Amino acid sequence: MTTIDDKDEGLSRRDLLTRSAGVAGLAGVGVAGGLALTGAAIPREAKAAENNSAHVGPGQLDEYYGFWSSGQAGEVRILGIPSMREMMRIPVFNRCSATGWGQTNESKKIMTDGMLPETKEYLKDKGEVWMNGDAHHPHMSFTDGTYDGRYLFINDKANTRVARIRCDVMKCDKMIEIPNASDIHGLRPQKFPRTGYVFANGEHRVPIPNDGSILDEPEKYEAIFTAIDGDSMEIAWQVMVDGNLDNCDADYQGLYAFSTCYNGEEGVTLSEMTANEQDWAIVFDIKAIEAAVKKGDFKKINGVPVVDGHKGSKYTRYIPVSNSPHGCNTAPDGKHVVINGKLSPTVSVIDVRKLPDLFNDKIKPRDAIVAEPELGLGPLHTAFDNKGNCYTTLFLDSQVAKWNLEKAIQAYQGKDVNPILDKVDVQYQPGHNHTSMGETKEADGKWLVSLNKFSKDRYINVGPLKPENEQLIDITGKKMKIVHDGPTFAEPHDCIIVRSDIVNPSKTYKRGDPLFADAEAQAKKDGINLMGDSKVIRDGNKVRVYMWSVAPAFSMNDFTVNKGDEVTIYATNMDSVDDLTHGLTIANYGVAMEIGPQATSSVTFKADRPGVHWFYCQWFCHALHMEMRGRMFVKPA
Ligand code: RUQ
Ligand code: CUA
Repeated sequence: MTTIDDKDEGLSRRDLLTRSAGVAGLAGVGVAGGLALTGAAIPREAKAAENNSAHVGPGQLDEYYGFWSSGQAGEVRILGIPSMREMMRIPVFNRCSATGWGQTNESKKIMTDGMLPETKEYLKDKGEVWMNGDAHHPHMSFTDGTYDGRYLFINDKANTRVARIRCDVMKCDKMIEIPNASDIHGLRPQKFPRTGYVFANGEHRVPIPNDGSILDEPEKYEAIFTAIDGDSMEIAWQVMVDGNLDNCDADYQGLYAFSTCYNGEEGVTLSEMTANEQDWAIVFDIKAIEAAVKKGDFKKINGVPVVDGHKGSKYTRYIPVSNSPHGCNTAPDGKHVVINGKLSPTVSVIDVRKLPDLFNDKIKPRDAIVAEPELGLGPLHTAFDNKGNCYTTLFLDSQVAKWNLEKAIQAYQGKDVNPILDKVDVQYQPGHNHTSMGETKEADGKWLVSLNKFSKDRYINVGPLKPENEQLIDITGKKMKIVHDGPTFAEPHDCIIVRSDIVNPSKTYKRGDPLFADAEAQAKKDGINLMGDSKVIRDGNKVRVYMWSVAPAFSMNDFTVNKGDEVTIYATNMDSVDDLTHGLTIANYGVAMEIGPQATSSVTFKADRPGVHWFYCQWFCHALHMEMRGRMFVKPA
């Protein structure tokens, strides 16, 4: 059994706070005086799985990490499963008051480096980087069909971006805007041999280039499928397709990717978009597309090779399914892909082993379908266990249907079997659902989370804006059993559930981390050692303030600048025990940032308010945290 402290290489904050003076004696007070943040050591054993109880007692650790998107809130959240305790929020497409994300130089660089030139131009005079996002689909990088703990990827539907989170520090380190496409929706990493590509669907059809030369001529709009290189976060290639792309997934062989595709009508109003009885699942032949890029069978648009994948192209196949399909989920058996009907009560199952014949035109597109069970109203997304069973959310019925894949195949062949094994009511209107390790070959069939768009009467009334509701379901038995309800703020859009041994975040930053490489480079130019030098450097009306902190003090009691100076503060947290984060807030200047242990953070602002402005640490770090402060003097002109 591992305990959390076993994994630690050095001194933990628990050790520090439960030890007498000695090491902790920077101020020599407080810790013994009832101000310690943790008490005596409590057993921290990972919860044994002897029964599938959702109860995780005080001091016990969860078995799984849950990585949650937050829809229109724009961030990623980390939950523990099965406790469903929310443990962390990772700001991505939003502005965060606590960490300074969107304000620090480090975060602004990440947000702007991958921005398209026309967006930079549009934002130029606004003094801002994009601060809203619509984060839908968080997915981890894969190696050999299962999660590898390197990265999380997430899409922003609102501003056509894809971001990456480094799982060693759980911070966003790359954010790119996707050219040619509009509104990235479906996102999945390649599962095999590794990620590799991250596939991203441009949902809405727009003219290319979208510069105003084409407006109300929808027949000239395009939808774009994008393959991003997950290591470099650069666009590898794109494919132009018919219809609107919705969700996507990859196979377990590294050969194909799949997208649901609605609005085959290519309409622009609701009635136009739903006029036909049929839409498609599009299959992308990855090897053929790579070969096309190699031999030059593409158009270069905005610096990206764009391959023609419209109907009739040799790089894609369009499999007819009923109107407006939504979810797209590859089963852990590596052989089947479930296309969820949404407007149709059915899901359509593609057998990936039939795809070579489909691309060789030996079979018709519909022949790749091997099952099409009718499950109930509004099937949106499907999750899987390790016993060949599938769990599909039924949005309109407010249910999850459990069904057996093999039985569904037999029923499609005309045998008299009912593939539906169980249904459970959920509260209410589920969108995504996810099983533990369910999108990997290591699906374990223990837990299912249902992410419900409405909570209605489940909680005491908090006003007209209600939380949504996420529910934990035990799927180890024949019958599904709801074991936990949890309210959640906008929006529990999608999640993944990852075994905790796969994810091994660091406890502190490491010096030299690329996240603060720019600060280190500037310090070097200024002849400053960030770990120990404390200095104000004036460079015309640019002022660089270098300070460090060790709980409970900053290295500077005060510094002076002139009104109108452009001030950059570089603050380095020299504390090296885990959980010892400091912050820097400047009163009445709208400046605040997190400084993690062993990290450097920096922020630039104009000193346009004269007077005495206290800067203080806003991250509770010590018994003398309140005293951790200093003054910025701003001299009037
Ligand atoms: S889609 S509720 Cu944005 Cu994930 Cu299906
Ligand atoms: Cu440092 Cu509070």
